[in-house]
Amino acid sequence: MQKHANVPLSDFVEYSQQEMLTRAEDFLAHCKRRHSIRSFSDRAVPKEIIEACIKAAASAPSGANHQPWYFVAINSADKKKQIREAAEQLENSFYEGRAGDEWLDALKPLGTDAQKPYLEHAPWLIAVFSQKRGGIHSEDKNTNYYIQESVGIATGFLIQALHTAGLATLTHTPKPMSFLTELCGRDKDNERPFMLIVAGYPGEDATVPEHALVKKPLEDIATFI
Ligand code: IYR
Repeated sequence: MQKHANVPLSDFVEYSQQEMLTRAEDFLAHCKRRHSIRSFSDRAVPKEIIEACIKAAASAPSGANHQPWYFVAINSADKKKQIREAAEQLENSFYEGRAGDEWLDALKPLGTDAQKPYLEHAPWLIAVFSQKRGGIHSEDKNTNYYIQESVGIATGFLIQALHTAGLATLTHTPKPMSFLTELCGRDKDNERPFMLIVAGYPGEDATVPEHALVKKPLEDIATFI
């Protein structure tokens, strides 16, 4: 069997256990300051910041390191308008009944509705796509593995990168999201829209629903055995 090359792990940083705990707790406090918001300012955010955040997202682990993701960062006022119009049209039918009563009841505490002005106000919308086929080289057309898991992790990294950079975000999933494929000019046979991330400065009137602040206690979400 062919032996594949390895390089020494050279960038692992070891901290004292006290320092590790402090770092973990600091990170927890940082995570707790991330809130999904639905009112964005139209203040501009430089493209370089978004580029660095996408690079951070793309450092995520993925099945066979195939990196089965593609990011379309949308800043064009015209594109954002088209996305808002398409999303609102879908959301109208969603809120008018397509969602079903149980789903609509679950959303009530968030106070969401079919109006999505932030899709135009926010400086950046980042459409995340997953790829069925690919490989470690962009031109590869091999089978991808653990696609949802990989793109989910990368999207988590993206949200955290944006938050760490100092931007507010919203994870938005208009249903169905297929309109994004065409509006973003992506290949419908190989790619599926995974999520739309809204990023920018919060609007002056941005709020956080109390419902979103309720987090399960550790004893309800983890056991140590
Ligand atoms: N996509 C809709 C509905 C929605 C669904 C879930 I699940 C949420 O957590 C929030 C909203 C909307 O954006 O309004």
